[in-house]
Amino acid sequence: MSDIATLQNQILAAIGAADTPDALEAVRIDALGKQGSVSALLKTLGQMSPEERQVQGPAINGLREAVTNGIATKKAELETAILNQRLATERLDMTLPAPEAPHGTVHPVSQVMDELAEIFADMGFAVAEGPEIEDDWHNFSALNIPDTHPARAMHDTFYFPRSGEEQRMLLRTHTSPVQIRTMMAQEPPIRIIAPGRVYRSDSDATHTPMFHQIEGLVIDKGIHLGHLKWTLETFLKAFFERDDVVLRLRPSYFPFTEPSVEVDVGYSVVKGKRVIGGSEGWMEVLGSGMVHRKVIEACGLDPDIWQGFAFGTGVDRLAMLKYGMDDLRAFFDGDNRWLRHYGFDALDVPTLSGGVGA
Ligand code: 2NL
Repeated sequence: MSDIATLQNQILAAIGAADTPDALEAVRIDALGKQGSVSALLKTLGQMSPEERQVQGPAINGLREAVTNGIATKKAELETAILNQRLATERLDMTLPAPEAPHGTVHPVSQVMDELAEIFADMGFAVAEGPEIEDDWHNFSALNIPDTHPARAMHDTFYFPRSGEEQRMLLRTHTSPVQIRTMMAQEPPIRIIAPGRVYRSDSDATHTPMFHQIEGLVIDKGIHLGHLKWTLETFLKAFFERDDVVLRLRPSYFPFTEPSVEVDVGYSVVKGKRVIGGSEGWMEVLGSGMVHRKVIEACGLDPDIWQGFAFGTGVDRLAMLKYGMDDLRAFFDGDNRWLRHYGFDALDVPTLSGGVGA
């Protein structure tokens, strides 16, 4: 038998005997590594005469191929055996409880907005929405707010840079422009609420530059202050979930309502804390009034035919009053510990409204 055939038998026998990937790798290095036996034979080809090389070349290359194939086949066998061994011995218990993944919740302000929409839906109000970037006319002029009114000043309102002769654009300072747009787009009777984000250039413990407002609007024939009072009383009783909510209406002034009324709600002091209900003290919760005839006219309606009332209040403030929170800024910090402290879990809402009719 030739030397090459003998070497091949030896190496194939070593491959057959290797019973771990490490042992097989050692055989591979012995044969095909830099100092390996097969590599040494390949190097001898360089010193051979062309005639000799013609005989030895194919023989040595055949050896290398046989060894390479033998190793590959054995490697696959060993890997399969290892995998089968693991499959036979390892177990995964699919019934073990998984570690709980952190999950988010619906923000308290969003929950209160949903709750408000639900309460007003029971009274026949639809939800209206509009742009947060508004023009001067919808935000101020249509609401009978004069050019000289302090709310229009740069230091109160976020204005965009003027572009050409176009109207000045701004971030809406209230959701009233949504109601203006609704009055212009649809025929009365109208019963809507307009909840959403509003912006004012103001920031301290009780003011954030963005906050949430809800306004309401009713336009119909023969609407009077009595309708306004009943609506607000029914709403506040449902929202605070108490029948002993007492309202106090005080004369006030807004450019867009006439007459204008500010609405206080009575509170009692229980264990040193203010609780809505009773009349030991008063807290202002809403601004409202009968829609000014100039506003009705600006929207293309005849104020001698159509009347209505409107109201507005801060959603963040309502949420604070209902849930006994004391710092407005915490709403916008996104601190999970605070959210958990107030028990606002998306799947475990503490006091979602049961509705007005109950
Ligand atoms: C407040 C007072 C108020 C309105 C908002 C309104 C809207 C239209 C016409 C007339 Cl389209 N009025 N909205 C009316 C009275 C008061 O908000 O203290 N807001 C924070």
